[in-house]
Amino acid sequence: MEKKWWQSSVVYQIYPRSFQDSNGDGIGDLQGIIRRLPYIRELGADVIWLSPVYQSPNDDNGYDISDYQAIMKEFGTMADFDELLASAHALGLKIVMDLVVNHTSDEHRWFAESRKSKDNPYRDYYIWREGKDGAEPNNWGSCFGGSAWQKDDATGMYYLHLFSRKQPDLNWDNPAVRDEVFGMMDWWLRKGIDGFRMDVISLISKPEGLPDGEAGPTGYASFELSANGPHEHEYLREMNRRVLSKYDLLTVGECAGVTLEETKSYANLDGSELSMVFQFEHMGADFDPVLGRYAPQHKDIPKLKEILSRWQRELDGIAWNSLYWDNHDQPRIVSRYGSASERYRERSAKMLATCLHLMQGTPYIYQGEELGMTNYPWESIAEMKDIESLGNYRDLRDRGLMTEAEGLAMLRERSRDNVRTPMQWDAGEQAGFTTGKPWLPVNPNHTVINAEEQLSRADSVFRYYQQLIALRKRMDLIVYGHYELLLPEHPDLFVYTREWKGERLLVVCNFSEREVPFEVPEGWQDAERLIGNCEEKGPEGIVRPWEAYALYEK
Ligand code: TEU
Ligand code: CA
Repeated sequence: MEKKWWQSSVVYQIYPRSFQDSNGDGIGDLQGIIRRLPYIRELGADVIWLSPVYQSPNDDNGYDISDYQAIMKEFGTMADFDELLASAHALGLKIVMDLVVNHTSDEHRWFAESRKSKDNPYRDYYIWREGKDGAEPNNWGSCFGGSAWQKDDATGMYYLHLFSRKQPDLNWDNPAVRDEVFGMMDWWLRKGIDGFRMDVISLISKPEGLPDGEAGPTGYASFELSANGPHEHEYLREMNRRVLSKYDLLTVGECAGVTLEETKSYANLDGSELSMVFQFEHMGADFDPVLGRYAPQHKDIPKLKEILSRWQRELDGIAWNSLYWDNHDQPRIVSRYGSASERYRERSAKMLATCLHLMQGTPYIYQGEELGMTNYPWESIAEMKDIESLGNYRDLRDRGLMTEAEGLAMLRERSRDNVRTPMQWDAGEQAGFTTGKPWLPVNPNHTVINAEEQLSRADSVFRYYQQLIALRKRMDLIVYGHYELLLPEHPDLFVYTREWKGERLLVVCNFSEREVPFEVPEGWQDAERLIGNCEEKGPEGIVRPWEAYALYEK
């Protein structure tokens, strides 16, 4: 297999709004990021994925773009961006931008034109349909709750929005749209960026005829009906041929609804489409069977192991995995699959990192994950801001499927706000994030969980992530080794091996607060301990609560 630079990379995701404010307005910005680049270099990541920084009215915090070739005024100027890119490259850090082209903002000039009249030249840049029997054209629901259709007064027709009504879907079947998008991508690539994370790129080719789907508990069909549509791979191969193939890029498709089979096309090692995808199957391992994500967690470790192991095994040698627990859409992994308690928070954070970072694929670290940051202790729904979480809660409440008290309990676990509270730099005022009033409150536990304190301690979560990254950088066994799951039925232990050219690894992770009986398998007794999250070797025959370690043998 021909090696690619991004296969041994580690990516650090920055959500600019919450990373570092430099001008006291309580909103993170580009100059703030420039100031923190040495911190990312120290961690050992070599790529930064920047969530959107383009001009936007911020209905969905930048995922609603009104000008792809201008910088959001809250974040700074194009000169600030050019300085960020140059500063990152000077430190050996690559920059991957967030490409949001399934939809634009309704304030984009294309949509302002498109909605003017049925014969406007931009009309078919978007997806317009007449209503049916006085209602929406079909029963599709928005990812953010409610219908995926919005009636527009000027022409009395409906436009499609799989996300907010201020995020109209682009019509990718229109060659003019593809020309516009590919031209804009090339403009950014000629500035020297190093790749793209492609927002909901699996949704760009809608099913022929936009048929009704199976209605879910709130009466709408899922937005994921559009995933892997009839022209999906045709459009991605065109994008690859006309743009991506001219550069040496990391491209990762965020693919809601993608299957393992489809991923063999999206992320094929032959380079015909993208480098890799974000799949969501493992993120759904703790969903409610009926209500899905926006319901109390159904933790099932054997199910999580089966999913991750199947992706490891079936893509090996064919396509490339991304590896993630957290991003700006998922609650903090320590609160979800670890322990947020004082006693075990750090150990469980290191266990989760060990489990993920010793697998095959490119690991992604979301800002604050390297510190073991946790969900926020929300006291009321009124404190929350996330358009997706609140929209889904309202749908459930209005249909009598959830009381307000149940809603608060659920949102405390599941809301995307949990992972968007400001980065915790130090124990001081507003955690060193801003000198003003932060747009979202700083977690009070920043006095205990913060970067400054962890940089000063050798056994911190930060230093553990640093060790894992350094191991990946020096061991082909970790990057390319073949994966095999052991003890598939064990309810608490996640145990797997990696093997590559005569070297092998045994990874043991306890996903529980219990002491678990476990004998190191035959043949591993003389292996050396490569890394572990407990200071000293434990008693024979058991794995301690939240313990993780890896044994290595040549
Ligand atoms: O996310 C798309 C998406 O499907 C997510 O909303 C995710 O599936 C969901 O949060 C899980 O419940 C992308 C961006 O990452 C997200 O921030 C945007 O809100 C969304 O697209 C629209 O651009
Ligand atoms: Ca600012």
